[in-house]
Amino acid sequence: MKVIQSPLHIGHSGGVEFNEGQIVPCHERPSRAEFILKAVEDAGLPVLDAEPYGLDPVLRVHDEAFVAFLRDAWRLWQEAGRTGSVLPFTFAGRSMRRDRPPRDIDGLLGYYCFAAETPIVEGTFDAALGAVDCALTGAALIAGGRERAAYALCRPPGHHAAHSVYGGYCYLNNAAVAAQWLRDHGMERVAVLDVDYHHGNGTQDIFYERADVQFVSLHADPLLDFPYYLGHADETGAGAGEGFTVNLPLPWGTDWEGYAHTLGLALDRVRAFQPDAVVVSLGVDTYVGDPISRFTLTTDRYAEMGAMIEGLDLPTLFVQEGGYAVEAIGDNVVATLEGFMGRR
Ligand code: SP5
Ligand code: ZN
Repeated sequence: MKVIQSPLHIGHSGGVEFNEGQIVPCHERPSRAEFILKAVEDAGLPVLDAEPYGLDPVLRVHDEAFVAFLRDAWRLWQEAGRTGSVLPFTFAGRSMRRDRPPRDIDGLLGYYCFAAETPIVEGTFDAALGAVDCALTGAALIAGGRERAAYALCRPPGHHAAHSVYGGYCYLNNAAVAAQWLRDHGMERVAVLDVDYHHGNGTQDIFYERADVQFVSLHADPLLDFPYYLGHADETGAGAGEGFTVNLPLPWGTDWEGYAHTLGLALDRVRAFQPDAVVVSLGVDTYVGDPISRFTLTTDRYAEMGAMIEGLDLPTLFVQEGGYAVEAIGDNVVATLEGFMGRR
């Protein structure tokens, strides 16, 4: 299986996040990608650089003014005389208007951002575009039928980024851009299977009213964990998309037994949809040692997960999402891919 990476990720570094009342270095840090790269190389998987696709595929799923804001935010911050990471201090609360983006940088940040653990630094936008390029380069490999599967080493991750909102360490939704690109390049139905610990609120938002892209997610119950305000079982899609969103929330402490049972249900739903391809939002923050999560999967279980996903017998694009136990992240990703390839 080919691995696609982008050197641009490194520019998204040095940021701080607001966590438990403190400003701390980001959990989502460059060493994540470096550990993954080392592990896939040690496993003998071929690594290629992403091809540049430009903004057009991004604008198929994201709002143009939102993308322009992400592009300009660092410059606007500099022009306001600020240093350090670009972070919002205020948010557009539910009693306030959502139809009038302010002009001031602080107002814009609160308008487009939903979580204060997602800083923008000088290289963030280019890194986010590089991550999209990884996903698209992988999508092109499976769309052409040249490869059964590919792994996009996306950093920053993407599944919390919605049509016009960023947060959750995500800016542009790599998996959603790739799924839409597959739709635009000959695939009639595409499933997104999201196995990150957190609900993929951005991906759900983007495809909520669509019958051609199914979204199936296993995640920590939003009553207990981030992103808190989306991901309940009763969210099943709307309009033409009714029935094409599937949410399977799980309790804190979920172990492999409980996880595997629910993953089986998720895979049944994907099979019933009869997609032409599946995009897997692969977060390995379900790992027992993850510093911000509360499931208990061990490295060997990721191989079983990979084998179960292989059982779909579909063209498969793995897109990297979360995973913050940095020293274990490479092993957990490689275990998943090797399980898929039947090497474990
Ligand atoms: C892509 C991805 O995995 N994004 C995750 C974003 C999670 N951000 C919130 C982190 C909160 C960490 N604080 C832990 C407190 C537990 N109650
Ligand atoms: Zn996550």
